[in-house]
Amino acid sequence: MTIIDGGTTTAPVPTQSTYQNRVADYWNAEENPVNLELGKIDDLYHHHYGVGDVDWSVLDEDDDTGPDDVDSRLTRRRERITAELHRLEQAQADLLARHLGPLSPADRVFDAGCGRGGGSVVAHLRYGCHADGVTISRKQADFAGEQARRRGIDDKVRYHHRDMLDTGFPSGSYAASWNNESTMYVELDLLFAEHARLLRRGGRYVTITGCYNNTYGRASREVSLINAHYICDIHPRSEYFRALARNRLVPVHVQDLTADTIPYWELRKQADHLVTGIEDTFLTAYGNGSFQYLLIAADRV
Ligand code: SAH
Ligand code: GPP
Ligand code: MG
Repeated sequence: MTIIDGGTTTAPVPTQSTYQNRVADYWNAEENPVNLELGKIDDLYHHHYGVGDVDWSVLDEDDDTGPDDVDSRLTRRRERITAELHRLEQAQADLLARHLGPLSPADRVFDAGCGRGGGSVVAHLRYGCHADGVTISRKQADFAGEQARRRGIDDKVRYHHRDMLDTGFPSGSYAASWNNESTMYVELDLLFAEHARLLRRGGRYVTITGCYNNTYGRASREVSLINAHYICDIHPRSEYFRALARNRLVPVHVQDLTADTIPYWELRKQADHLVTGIEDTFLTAYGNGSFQYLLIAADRV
């Protein structure tokens, strides 16, 4: 039975593990300013990092755009940093969305591990397509559903409180699907089997993810700290290609985004009003070569 509850659909999640319950607890409780303050700017809420060059002028202490007292200047500086981080996160969402296409308004897309829903809105605004976002957090699904209602796009963009490994959606019904920073919560074979089932032949799968670098060896101390921070389990780069190949997903584009994301972390480190404490760990992990930020696009054959 599917329960329709204020626009959020809930399939039974009978097999949810204790681990998945803990992950859901994390996302149900999560209210970091680095996510909420950025999202408020234009109601696009992202739970991923950013790419591209930073406009470092946002850090300038002196500007003559308003009152000259110290507090006002500090507030304006913080607002500029917040907006710049959001611009870089938006650029990451746009990069992923570009790789989903071309798509038509009749097409459906599947957003696996959709967070507060920003990625599905981005895809819908770009292509006019239908989108189904799935998150293990009921609170996120409700939040995202409310955002879609406010935008008046809830007829085409829907959010579901479900397990992305077992969505219950019909086979072959999606033209494109993705994981934006959500692969590290699941076993890749199970995940890609579900994407391969949902995608039609010739459909496109895209992921942007952090992975550990086989060239370094095993997971570094920093990778382990990131796992502990988010309650996740970062996979090695090699495992992506093995698991894609085993599940009828053939890579068409692979891009190392590591150099493109480091400036985001350098700016975030300077954002005293937004830092969560994980910034130096990411910078060290990227710097010592143990961790990579990767985009993979693959075709369902
Ligand atoms: N893709 C989103 C959110 C990334 S955060 C964005 O780019 O903004 C990771 C997300 O994965 C969270 O929403 C979390 O609830 C979701 N997630 C983790 N395990 C999941 C599972 N088994 N099924 C569905 N969603 C899951
Ligand atoms: C979500 O971002 C973070 C993850 C999904 C887990 C780890 C990702 C890797 C690439 C390893 P967020 O926007 O909620 O995090 P933060 O609160 O730190 O901004
Ligand atoms: Mg964030």
